[in-house]
Amino acid sequence: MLTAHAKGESMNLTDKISKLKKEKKAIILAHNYQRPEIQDIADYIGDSIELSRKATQETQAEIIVFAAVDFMAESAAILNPTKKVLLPTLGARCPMAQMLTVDEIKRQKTHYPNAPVVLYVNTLASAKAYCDVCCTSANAVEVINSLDADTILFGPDRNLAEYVAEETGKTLIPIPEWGFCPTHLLFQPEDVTVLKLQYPDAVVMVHPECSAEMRRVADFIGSTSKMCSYARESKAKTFIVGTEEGILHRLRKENPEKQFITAYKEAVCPNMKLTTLDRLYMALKEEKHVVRVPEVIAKKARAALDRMLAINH
Ligand code: CIZ
Ligand code: SF4
Repeated sequence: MLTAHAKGESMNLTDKISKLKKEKKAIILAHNYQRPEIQDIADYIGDSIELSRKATQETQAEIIVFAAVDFMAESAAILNPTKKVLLPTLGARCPMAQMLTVDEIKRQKTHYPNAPVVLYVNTLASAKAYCDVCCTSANAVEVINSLDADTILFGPDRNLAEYVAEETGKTLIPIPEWGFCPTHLLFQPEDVTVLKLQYPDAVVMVHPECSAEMRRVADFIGSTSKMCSYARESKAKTFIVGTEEGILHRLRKENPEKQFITAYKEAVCPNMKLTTLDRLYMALKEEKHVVRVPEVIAKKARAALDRMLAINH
């Protein structure tokens, strides 16, 4: 519960951020997993691909504040080389993106010289520079189906690789063999079974970064953007949600008449939550931390991102 004082202060900060934003011609993009107060102040909320597209469409903006984690802000910087992209908290790094090194990609390429390399956007720019095309959880199936190959090197998320292999019938070799999202691994099917006793009519939505056991108890498997459209269009009234809890704020705001329950209360991505209003204010005020990707890497990574954007409209 906020005290009146703290509430007053945070309102103040919100006003200050809005004022600075206008002065500096800045826009704030916030990922679906951000804190509610960050989502509320953002110009756009979305998943990584929606936000990357927004970043390229917003031609008037001079500064893009990317309230998310490192690889998402990096992608925005790669796609918008003339704009200043800010990551409000330097420590907001996705552990999954750190799991795939360039050496591992090169090593696997020697074993599968004819297999294209498809990388989830949750990778560092240096890794993207070594892939043929990127994908997100929202378009992974389309990207894999667009390729004229049956064996594909895919990383870093092993669960997403397994899910996409099931959906496409193709062979996906996970690189590394063990890549995972620590937050999505927290979900367990037993919790869903217990919740279903309490909410027997609830629809279970699960993110493909979750385990195969979670996929088996799902009525719907999809990215956060897909979950938002599914919940909007569904006639169901109650939803059990198997992804990072930040999405619940958006789901509830967009569907006030429906009920959303997290499949596990502690499923929080600590890196996404590093961005607070104070830090966002300081980032905008001092124009930090500027995300820079060396052009030799950016050029190759941009080609892989552009290929993805051309497949998924
Ligand atoms: O692509 C994204 O934004 C991520 C990491 C999750 C999701 O499903 O939106
Ligand atoms: Fe990375 Fe998982 Fe956090 Fe997404 S939820 S940023 S994949 S650690």
